[in-house]
Amino acid sequence: MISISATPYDYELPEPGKFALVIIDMQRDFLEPSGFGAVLGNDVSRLQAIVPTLEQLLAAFRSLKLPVIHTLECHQPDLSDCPPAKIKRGHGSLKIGDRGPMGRILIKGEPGNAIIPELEPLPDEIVIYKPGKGAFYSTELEAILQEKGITHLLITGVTTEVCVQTTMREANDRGYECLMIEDATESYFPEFKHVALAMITAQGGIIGWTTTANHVLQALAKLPLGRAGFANN
Ligand code: C5J
Repeated sequence: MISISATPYDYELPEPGKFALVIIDMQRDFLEPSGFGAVLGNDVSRLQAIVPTLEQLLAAFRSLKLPVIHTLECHQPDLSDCPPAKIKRGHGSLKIGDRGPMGRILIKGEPGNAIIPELEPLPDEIVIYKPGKGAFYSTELEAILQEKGITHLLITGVTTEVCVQTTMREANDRGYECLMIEDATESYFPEFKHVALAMITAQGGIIGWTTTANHVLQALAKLPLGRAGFANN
């Protein structure tokens, strides 16, 4: 068993094939200067700053043929999977389903809803289209993890205190051992990220662990190459 130096204590990595890299909602509308996030007044450069770290992690997982799971927050074009309360929320000038700078906001298949080109999923990687903040709500994620025997999730993406933390909490309640990679997740609000990480690791790791991408990459480098080689599908 390989240990990753983590907070509040070392995280034990199981054998290859039993852990996956989860990349939450790295979609153009949240990250690009002309996207929905920017229209709402958020500083998207904060989120863009984690892209090189995510590229490194993704490259490492791909080179070892380890499972990678991407998620996208999105809804059907007729909004049948979007609760009216979610559409109404915020009193913003743009609502879910409205036409934004890169197509209809949070609608599956629209240009702004795509994952940024730097992290574009490969055909054999798992992509979860999620209508909620958490990746387990109303998706096939749990069935996929069970079918593949994945028990440990290394969680990244945006935004830390919303979709990333919600997913980690959902996973924790279902018995998955979760490690959040702190420099591969980001929020528009630095103080929210800071507190979200503290909440996860409080009380002896009540939701799970946190670590850095370097610690993960160092651990992956120790994997015997012959033991890796688990495809996503
Ligand atoms: C939000 C997300 N913040 N991916 N989505 O609405 O965190």
